[in-house]
Amino acid sequence: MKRWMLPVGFVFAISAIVTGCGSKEGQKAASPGKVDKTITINAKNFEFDQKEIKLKKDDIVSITLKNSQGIHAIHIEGYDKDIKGNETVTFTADRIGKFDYVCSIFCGNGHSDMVGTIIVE
Ligand SMILES: [Cu+2]
Repeated sequence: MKRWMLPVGFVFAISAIVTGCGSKEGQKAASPGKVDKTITINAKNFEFDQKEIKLKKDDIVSITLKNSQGIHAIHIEGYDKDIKGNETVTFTADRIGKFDYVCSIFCGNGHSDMVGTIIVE
């Protein structure tokens, strides 16, 4: 082996390591775009059409709230997430348990009936 080949080999080794790491990072960066569950909750006066949502721990869930009647919003207790009408919120269900979601806009007499539960197992 000639002396000049050593640094060349070294540069090759380094670039292979850097490239290898780079592609791994690329895969990680792509994963947040993945959604395990897409849920649409329709709200009307005075109920949500989905009263129980079951998830597995670490599911990436995308919840959309559609107001088919009246103006409502959702607050998910325990996860501290708020979803306004016709908006989508995506989060990871990283806590196990039962979490109530309630209408967070006072919409009338039946407002307190607008509740549901997210179950994460
Ligand atoms: Cu309400």
